[in-house]
Amino acid sequence: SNMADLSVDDSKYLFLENDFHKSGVAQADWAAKKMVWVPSEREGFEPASIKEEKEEQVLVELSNGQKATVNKDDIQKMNPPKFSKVEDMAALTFLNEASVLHNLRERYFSSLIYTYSGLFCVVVNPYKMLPIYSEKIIEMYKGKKRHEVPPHIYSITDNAYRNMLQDREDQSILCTGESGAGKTENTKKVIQYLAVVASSHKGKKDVNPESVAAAVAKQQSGSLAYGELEKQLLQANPILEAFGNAKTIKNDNSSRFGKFIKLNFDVTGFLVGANIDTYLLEKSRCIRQGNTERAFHIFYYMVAGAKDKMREELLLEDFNSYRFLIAGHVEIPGQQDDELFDETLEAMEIMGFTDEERLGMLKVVSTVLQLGNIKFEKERNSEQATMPENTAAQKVCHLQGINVTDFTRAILTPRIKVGREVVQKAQTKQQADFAVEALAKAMYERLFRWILARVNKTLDKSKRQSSSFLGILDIAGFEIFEDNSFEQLCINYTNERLQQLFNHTMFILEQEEYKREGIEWNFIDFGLDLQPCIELIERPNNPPGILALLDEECWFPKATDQSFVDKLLNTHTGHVKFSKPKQHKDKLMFTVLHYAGKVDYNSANWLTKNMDPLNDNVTALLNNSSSNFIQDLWKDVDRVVGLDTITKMSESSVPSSTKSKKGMFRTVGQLYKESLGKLMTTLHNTQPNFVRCIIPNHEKRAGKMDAHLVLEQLRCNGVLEGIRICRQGFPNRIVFQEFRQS
Ligand code: AOV
Ligand code: MG
Repeated sequence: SNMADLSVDDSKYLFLENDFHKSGVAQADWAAKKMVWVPSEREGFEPASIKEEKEEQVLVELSNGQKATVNKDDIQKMNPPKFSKVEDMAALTFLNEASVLHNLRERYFSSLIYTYSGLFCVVVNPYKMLPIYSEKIIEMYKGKKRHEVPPHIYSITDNAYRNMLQDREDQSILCTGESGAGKTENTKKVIQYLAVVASSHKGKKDVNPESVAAAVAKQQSGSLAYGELEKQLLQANPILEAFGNAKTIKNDNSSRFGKFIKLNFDVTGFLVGANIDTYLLEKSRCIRQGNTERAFHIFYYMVAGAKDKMREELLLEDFNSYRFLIAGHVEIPGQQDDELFDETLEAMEIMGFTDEERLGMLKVVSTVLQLGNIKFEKERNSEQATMPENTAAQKVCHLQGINVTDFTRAILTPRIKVGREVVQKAQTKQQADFAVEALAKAMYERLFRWILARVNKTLDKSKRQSSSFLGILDIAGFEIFEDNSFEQLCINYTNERLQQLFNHTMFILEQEEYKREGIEWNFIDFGLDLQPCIELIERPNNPPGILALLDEECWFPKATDQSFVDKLLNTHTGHVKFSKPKQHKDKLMFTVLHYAGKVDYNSANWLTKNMDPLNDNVTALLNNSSSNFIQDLWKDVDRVVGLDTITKMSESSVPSSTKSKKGMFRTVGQLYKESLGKLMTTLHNTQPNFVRCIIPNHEKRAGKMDAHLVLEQLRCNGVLEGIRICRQGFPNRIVFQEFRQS
């Protein structure tokens, strides 16, 4: 069989060893000693043997021989040893926190990172390469039912794929978990698997399954058998990661945007096209990064890797001369930025980007860096800003194909509408700095959107008929930083919505199923109702939530970040998910109690971040650039909030004149809420498959599991409740179908 092909070495990363003899002894021991779990400071829970039971107190003996008295309520039952490292935790006799943690931990230390929990899959980040993603293993999972093979992301993917074909129902695979838990890595494995299994390399609809196997065999023998579309699909990710991922304190390759990859298949199951949607790039990272963090990877790849002629064309300098790269060349252990530059260029080539397009993109990246080097000073006798030295500005204009005199004027003395007249208004140093930073961020964001559109153009082969899709969601995970801003609120809000979808799918749908089947069911209050927190953030009125109040302030004359927080406090003090942090003297702070933890938000600059104003004098120049690429990037400048806003924004208040724009202008918060809403509607119309990613420690270390950290995630994720539901009385839908078929 296929499994026999697997070397003994590799199989131990997937299969359990059978040592019946040992477990037989353990079984007797377990019964005789009355083994239980008791709370432990270090391990979360530790095994103990019951010596004596008195009403509420129990005397136990720990494994080191010490005796202890424990509250009866704090004791959790231990499963018989035959369940050791069980593949599906829904099978456990005693389902409690201690047992789930113990099972995940034992499997983790045996390098078995995937475990089922009833309907969904749990994966613990191993922080090391395991030989479980080879093409041999892909082959092993093809067409196998879930319980025929060891737990794996490939099995989840294969089952979703088969369900899609069988039931003609769109599917989604949703990777969730906090930052660094492994969402992006697992997303990549899903795509890798489907690129092999659904390869349309022959480009024919009538390809029989035999040829897919042949394709796999060919790959194993070393020759490339992927179809062009599959090859391109596999290259989309490195490109998006180069431009949208960055090192944070949580994760060396943290996704700073969300993405939903839709793979379209024809009725026979062959891939016919793909489409990627992205959500809210954290563009502020271009100009500012936290301590030991990085800007987006591409900045480092390019500065480290561009050589000779290209280096000259891009007017590149050394790491230390860029002010926007605050800590210079922050390196990532085990990563060669210069090599990754070549790989990124190659990925773009496979994707069909022309040389001109690639150079155009990199010129924008170089410009963003160069914008940070433009320095303004205050004129001696007035508040007016000056630019004593224009080397950086000249470079910017050269790269962007615009005139440096026009550019300088647009920044220092732009033309602004005042009432019906247009006047030339000198800017302060603060305003000029602000305008340049906003420009750098906007430029990068537009570049990112352009790349996405370009990638989609290549992947969308709509000439061929698609019948259903499999969507893969990979968002930025729940995060708490030292300083949490508007971006963190949006990220954490997204995670709330996704967690709600999980609860909804697992609990409510299953419960409805039981009802339909006429099974008695006591509805459990999971204590995980996320609606209050979601409403606190997104409610439009009565009372308006955080985003609505922020919008309101943006249109309010004389509003400031402070007046926004004051309104927030006035409106929501007393809300169960809202509070004012006690320890902070800073008046701009407010706290939201998310499902995964309490986050203190700092609302400095939120009005600006929500309005996102841009100097429209400069955008008009870019719109007329001598470079076609730049023109293309700026062809729709209608969404730009003009300079009258910027002028006031940099003084931290908004003039009433922007009110008139209300009709046409949408805030960042509004747009985000809307795109998230659309995503949720799409997901609701699919059959979701959840992969709950767990981070084992916060040190990015292999072979270390922080018990309390894992327990915390299991509690927040609703993993325990999920298993409880799935194992109640009646088999779930999927299992039932298999039952019928067999
Ligand atoms: P995330 O996507 O969940 O965080 P990643 O998928 O980027 O997290 O994983 C973080 C790091 O953990 C990766 O760069 C790998 O080094 C390691 N890792 C994760 N899963 C595996 C695996 N299956 N095998 C080997 N290494 C792994 V964030 O995007 O920050 O929310 O925003
Ligand atoms: Mg990620």
